[in-house]
Amino acid sequence: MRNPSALITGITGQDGILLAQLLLDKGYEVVGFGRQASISSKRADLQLLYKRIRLYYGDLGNSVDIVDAIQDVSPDEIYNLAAQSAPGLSWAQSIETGKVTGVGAHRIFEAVRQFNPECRVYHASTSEMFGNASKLPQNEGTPLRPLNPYAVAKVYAHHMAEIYRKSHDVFISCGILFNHESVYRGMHFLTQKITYGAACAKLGISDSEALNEEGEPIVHRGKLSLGNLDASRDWGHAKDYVRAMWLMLQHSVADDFVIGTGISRSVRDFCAVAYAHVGEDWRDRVVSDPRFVRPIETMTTVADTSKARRELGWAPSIPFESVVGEMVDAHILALQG
Ligand code: NAP
Ligand code: F7E
Repeated sequence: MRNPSALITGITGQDGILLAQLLLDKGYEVVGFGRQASISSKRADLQLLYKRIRLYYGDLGNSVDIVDAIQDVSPDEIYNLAAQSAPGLSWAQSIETGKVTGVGAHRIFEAVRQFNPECRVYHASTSEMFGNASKLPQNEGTPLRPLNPYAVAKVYAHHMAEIYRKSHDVFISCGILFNHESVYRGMHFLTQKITYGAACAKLGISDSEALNEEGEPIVHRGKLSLGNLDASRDWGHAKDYVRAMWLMLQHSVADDFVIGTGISRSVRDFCAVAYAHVGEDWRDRVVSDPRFVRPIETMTTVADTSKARRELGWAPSIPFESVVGEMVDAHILALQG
C-alpha cells in the first residue's frame, strides 16, 4: 500500500513546520506549498525540513499556482494554513488580507471541487472570528462577530468552506483554533516579543537586535513595549494543535471543531510567567505603549472543546508554563550564539 500524501500551504509558517514534522513521522509524503522568496530563506530549521519534503512554489493569490499544485500532486489531504495571519497588521493591509486569507482559501476549495474532489481538506479558521463574542466560553455554535479585517476574511473562508461541504459534498473540516505558540512563532506576535524580552533581561541586553512592529528594538533601554496589557487569550502549544488538524481529517465526517485549552490568561499573566522563568519581576521591565494598542480589541477568548474531546479524542497535553519556558529558553540559546 502506498503512503498517504499531504499538501500543506503555509509551509514556512509555525503550523506548517510543525504539521510537516508530524505527518513525516506518520509516514506521509509531504509537499509544501509556499512563496519562493520565503522558501529560499536560509533559516537552518527550515533547510533541514526541506530535505525531507517536496516543495511547490506558489502564491495563494494566484489560482493557476493552486490548480497546478493540486493537479500535479493529487494529494489525499490538503492543509490550508497559508494566510496573512496577523490581526494587528490587517487594518493596514486589509485588501491583501482579504485576497489571501479569504479568497485564497476559496481558490483552494474551488480547485479541489474541480480537480481532486476526493481529497480531504483542513482549513485554518480562528477564534478571532468570534470577535465581539456575546458569551464565554466559545464553541462551534457561538455567533461570529468579527472585529478586524483578518477576522472578516476568515469568516468569509469559514462560511465558504461550509458551502462547499454542504452544496458540493467536498470534505472540508475547519479547525477553529485559539492562540497557539511555539519557538516557530513569528516575531511580531505577542508571545515572541515577551519571551524574547525575558531572555534579554536574563542576559542583561538593554538594546536588542530583533525589531518590533514599529521597526525599533524589541527591548529598548532595558524596557519591552507592549500594547493592551488587559487583553485575555486562551494560549496553548502549537504541537498539540497540529495533532488536532490531522485528527479532523481522519474523522468519518467533515465538520467544524473548536481547539483550545479552556483557560484564558491576560497579557500581564503571560509576562509574569515569562519573566519569573528568568528570576525577574515583569513590572520592572514592561511598559504599555499606545502605538501597539489596536483600534478595537477582540473580546476575551476561552475555548469550549467538548466536541473535539468527544468526537476526536483530542485534548491538550502541554502545560502553559512549558510553552512559555520553552520559548524563553530558545531565545536565550539563540542570543548566546
Ligand atoms: P504563520 O506562521 O503566519 O504562517 C502563515 C503562512 O502563510 C506562512 O508560511 C506564509 O508564507 C504563508 N503565506 C502568507 N501569504 C501567502 C501567500 N500569498 N501565498 C502563499 N503563502 C502565503 O501562521 P501560523 O501561526 O502557522 O498559522 C497557520 C494558519 O492558522 C493561518 O491561516 C492562521 O491565520 C491560522 N491560525 C493561527 C492561529 C495561531 O495562534 N497560530 C490560531 C488560529 C488560526 P511567507 O513566509 O511567504 O509569508
Ligand atoms: O496578540 C495583545 C493583542 O498578535 C495577542 C494569530 O495567530 O492568534 C493570533 O492573533 C494579544 C492581542 O496574536 C501587544 O492586542 C498586547 O489581544 O500575539 P498576537 P492575535 O492577534 O491574537 C489568532 C487566534 C489568530 O488566528 C492569528 O492568526 O496580545 N497585545 N500588546 C499585543 N500583540 C502584539 N502583537 N504586540 C503587542 O505589543
